Amino acid sequence: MTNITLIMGDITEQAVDAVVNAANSSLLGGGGVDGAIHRRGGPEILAECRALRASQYGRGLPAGQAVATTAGRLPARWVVHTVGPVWSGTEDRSETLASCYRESLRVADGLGARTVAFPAVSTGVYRWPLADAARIALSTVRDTPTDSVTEARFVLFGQDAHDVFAEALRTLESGH
Ligand code: AR6
Repeated sequence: MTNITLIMGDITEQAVDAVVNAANSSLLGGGGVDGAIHRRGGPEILAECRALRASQYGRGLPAGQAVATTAGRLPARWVVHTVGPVWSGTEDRSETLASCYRESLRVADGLGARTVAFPAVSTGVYRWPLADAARIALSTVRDTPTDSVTEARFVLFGQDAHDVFAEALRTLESGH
């Protein structure tokens, strides 16, 4: 079973087995979490991403899927890249967002990771409303069985995001 923890901070500073990246389908970098991970992790991560694009992900990594690379110079062993859905007001893409968490846990489990740090996928550049994203993220992680993963640490960027996740976790745990 996975213990869910919430902290406020920078995901690139987490000493965990696996850090989840809120990537885009190109796997070749961007802003937000993705930019920070490549900046601090160094060029080894991008080199492995390029190799993935040259092999099994020639068309890029589809939204909702996950794939691992080295963590380079980050204080972690692996980066698990996942691609969140862009928020849509007309189409319900919740299942794709839930899939990001399920697939990231599956990949982390396959590596034997025990601790995994997650950002709030899709809540930045991809504009997903934070409270709804928190509900989906927390309920999906809670309901996904794992083998090796014992801690899923949500790393929230700022007090507001932390408060929203804390409230969503309370609601989830109270069963409402
Ligand atoms: N540590 C933890 N959380 C962070 C950090 C950090 N260092 N930096 C930002 N956040 P985003 P997305 C928060 O935009 O919405 C990139 O260009 C941020 O406040 O990183 O899935 C990719 O290449 C927000 O709450 O990811 C894609 O093109 C959350 O992390 C696109 O953005 C996610 O914001 C993906 O957009």
